Formats: sequence, structure tokens, C-alpha cells
Amino acid sequence: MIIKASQASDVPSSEITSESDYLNRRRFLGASAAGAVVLFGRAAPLGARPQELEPTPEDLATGYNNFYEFGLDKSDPARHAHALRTRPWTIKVDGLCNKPADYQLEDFVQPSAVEDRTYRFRCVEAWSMVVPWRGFPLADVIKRAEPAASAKYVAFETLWDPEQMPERRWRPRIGWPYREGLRLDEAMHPLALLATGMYGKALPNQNGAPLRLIVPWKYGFKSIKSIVRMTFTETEPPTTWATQTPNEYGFYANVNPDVSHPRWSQARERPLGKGILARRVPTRFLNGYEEEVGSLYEDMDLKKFF
Ligand SMILES: Nc1nc2c(c(=O)[nH]1)N[C@H]1C(S)=C(S)[C@@H](COP(=O)(O)O)O[C@H]1N2
Ligand SMILES: [Mo]
Repeated sequence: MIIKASQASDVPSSEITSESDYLNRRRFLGASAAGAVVLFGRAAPLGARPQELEPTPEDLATGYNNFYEFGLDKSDPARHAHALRTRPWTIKVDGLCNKPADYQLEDFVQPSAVEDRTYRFRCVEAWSMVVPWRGFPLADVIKRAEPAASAKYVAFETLWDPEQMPERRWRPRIGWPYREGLRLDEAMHPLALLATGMYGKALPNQNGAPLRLIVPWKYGFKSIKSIVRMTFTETEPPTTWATQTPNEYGFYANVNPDVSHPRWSQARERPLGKGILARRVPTRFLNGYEEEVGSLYEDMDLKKFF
């Protein structure tokens, strides 16, 4: 996010050469014979449009990260986040709702609702991945909280514990913790997921253990990690990046090839793991999820509410 326009197209330091990339691809294809081509876990509520997506090599998804609490370089989170203690873990649900509560992680996550979902993931920095997440619908925990009629948004906070989180260079204008938010109807959409795992395993700390949000039609910075609080509000909650640099990052942050970042185009993206010589591919409106979520924005000027 703190990048120069030229860097938006840089090859990440951890990205592998085309040769080892080829080997990784082979490894993946080997695995897919055993059934690794993943479809939506649950097609019915999403308009029955199964999508075949080839996951990004796992070592890239878990080794090239943005998690600024652990450092600003893409390799920092994987190097430092092992220090994060993810048990015990408490999640506070509060604000405008009938059932505020402090949950232990074990009570917050209902194992029977956990499913695997493979989504495209598009960072505002113009790189992208395909990740097989494991999680449950955000809507489940919202319904359980019984939001009041006045609740129009839900705000999220990441843990902030300087003892465990070594980053000292970056001080968000809004202050820590990292904050995000969604309009309530966005949050209730069946595509919005609370992830507890990826690639069939528990979520690595650098990817936001033990619980992070995934909103696949929005830029990656909406997908807040290591969540400790959810608050129902009547007004749009302040969020980290939209407060930090309001001319560059908005509250909505819907993936949109027609709305450029002031310093780079969002028309194309670089899929991680395709090799350094691979062409950038076109970015799709709402990251390819227009059929599912387009109606949420029917009456909005998405150039204004970017
Ligand atoms: N708490 C917190 N959540 C965060 C971030 C962060 O710095 N801190 N970075 C965001 C950004 S910019 C992206 S692209 C994704 C990256 O998720 P990944 O590392 O699992 O790919 O996490 C998002 N969630
Ligand atoms: Mo991002």
C-alpha cells in the first residue's frame, strides 16, 4: 500500500523463477488428479454458478503477505507472525444489536457451518491470487447477534498488541488497531466469509489466524485479519486505509477496472505464481462476482463511492 506506482508492477521478492514455478505447477496438477479442482462449496444460494479456479501455489499465498502489524515487507508477516498467540482468543460482538457478547473462538465458530470455498483475491496493489479458504458465512454470526433496526454497518478490529506485533515504522493516522467495515447488506451476502483456514489447514498466523474476513469482490485490504471485535453501527465506521489516504482508498473498495488508483491503473493484475514473464490479465468488475453481488450497488455511482 505504501508503494510507488512503479512498484505496483514489480515482481515480489519472494516470487519464484519461471523454472521453479513450472515445478510448482506440476506439483499442483499432480494434486488435482486427486480432486483438487475446487468448486464453490455451496452453489445453491449463489446462483448455482460453479467456478473452476486453480489455486495459487500455497507457498506464495502464505509467504507473500500484507499484515502491517508484523512489518511492511511482503516477507515480514511470515517471518514474524509466529509470535502471535491465537489461543485463547476472544471476539467481542457489540454495538447496535440485541445479543452483544464476548465469545471464545471455540464458541464463535460453529464447526458444522465450516466449508471450503475457493475465491479470487485481488489486492489494490494490482496482484492477485486464487485461494481455497475454509470458513463460514459472516451472515451466520450477524444473525446470531440480532442487529437492531438502526444498525446499517458492521465494523471490525484486529488485535493490537505491540508486545506481539513488532512493526514500529508505520503509524496509521487513525491509530491501531487495524479497522475495517462493511455495509450490513454487504456483510450479510453469502459470499462474505469468516475464514479459519486455507488450503485445507488451519489459517497460518501471517494470513490472519485465528479468524479473518474474506470479501472476494473487494480489494484485499477489506479482508481484515486476526479479528477481535465486531461492532454494529448506524453510521459508516472509520477504516484504516480510507482514513490514512482518503484520495487513494475508499470505504467501498470494490474491485473495479474502470476506477484507477491515483498512481496506477486497476485495469489489469498480475496473478502470483504465473512466472515473471507472464502477462498481466484483465481485472474484472467486482473481481468477477458481479452476478452475485452487483445488485448491492445498483443505484450507486461507483466512481464516487470507490
Ligand atoms: N490487520 C490487518 N489486516 C489486513 C492487512 C493488514 O495490514 N493488517 N492487510 C490487508 C491487505 S492490504 C491484504 S492484500 C490482505 C492480504 O491477505 P493475505 O496476506 O492473506 O494474502 O490482508 C488485508 N488484511
Ligand atoms: Mo492489499
